[in-house]
Amino acid sequence: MKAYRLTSWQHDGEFAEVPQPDPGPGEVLLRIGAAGACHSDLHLMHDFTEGVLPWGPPFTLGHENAGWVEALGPGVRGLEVGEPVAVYGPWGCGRCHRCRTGAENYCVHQQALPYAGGGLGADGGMASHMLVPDARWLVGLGDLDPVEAAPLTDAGLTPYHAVKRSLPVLLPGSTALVIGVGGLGHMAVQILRALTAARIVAIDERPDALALATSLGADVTIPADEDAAAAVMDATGGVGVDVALDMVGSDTTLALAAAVTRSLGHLTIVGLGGGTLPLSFFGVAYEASVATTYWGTLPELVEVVELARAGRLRAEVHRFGLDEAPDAYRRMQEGALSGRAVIVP
Ligand code: FEH
Ligand code: ZN
Ligand code: ZN
Repeated sequence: MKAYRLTSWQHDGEFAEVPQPDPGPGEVLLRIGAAGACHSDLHLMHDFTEGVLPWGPPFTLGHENAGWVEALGPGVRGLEVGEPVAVYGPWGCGRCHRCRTGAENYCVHQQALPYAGGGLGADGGMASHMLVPDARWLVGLGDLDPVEAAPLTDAGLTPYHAVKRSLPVLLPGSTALVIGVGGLGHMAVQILRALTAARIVAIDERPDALALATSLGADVTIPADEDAAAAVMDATGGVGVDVALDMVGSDTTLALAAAVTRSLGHLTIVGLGGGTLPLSFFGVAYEASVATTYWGTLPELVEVVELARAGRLRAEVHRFGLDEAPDAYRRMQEGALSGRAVIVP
């Protein structure tokens, strides 16, 4: 089968013919409906070098996957051939206390594993078929279409986890700020609207992204320019925001988040933009918490799928054929896409 693969670090993806896998004991073969194209893939192609991560190329790209069960390996129970499923992305050891709670994104043995997941060291979904080494990583989609649902597994799950961890400060009367309304940001707005009573402020450089944020439930939209911090303070009556979700993670966006997060607030770095935030006593408001997050837990993916099935979460999907994968990444890099690009093999 034809696959879009990372063949070496600091190298664009390449097409190659690879054997269609057969599922062994405990494994499941999927027919891929769609594989989302993620900004992190651009970092895999352009920024990471040998030794930065405990795994490496060659592997098939695509870590945001959904499809239909094609074949079950010996011993697999609870799944039917033809069933639509989403693939939980961060594959942990399955045996440590964190994996046992479903938090495989924070597996204790992460550094010792030969991959972080399909499309991250193991073969991912940018091909007609994908082998999933353990059926536990598959979540039933019910009546959802895998092509539309693939972004739920990363663009949905990642902001869902980031919002959920901040629910204690997202009380009625609070304000949540989403910096960057791209693949993850447009999902963050919907998740905030679904899970909280917070006022939602969205910031982006692109008018069409701000319009999308408004249509998805943002209460205030602010252009990402030199007046953005003042506009956020103005929009919050001078007090700042309770939660700032930086979906970009650049020097500029981190500085903006630090300037507007109020005392006792949460500044959460979700984007891999490579920016840094000098942290000092007076660098952020008193007792403001700064954290990164990485993806989400397996139970949270079940919750995200239920949110989508309830019609409360839907990715703005832009479909590309497998042969168009390089175009999808190019347009994403140019910031020419609002919503999420998915590769439909
Ligand atoms: C992928 C690889 C490394 C860090 C973060 C990611 C995210 O895109 C996963 O959601
Ligand atoms: Zn990703
Ligand atoms: Zn583990």
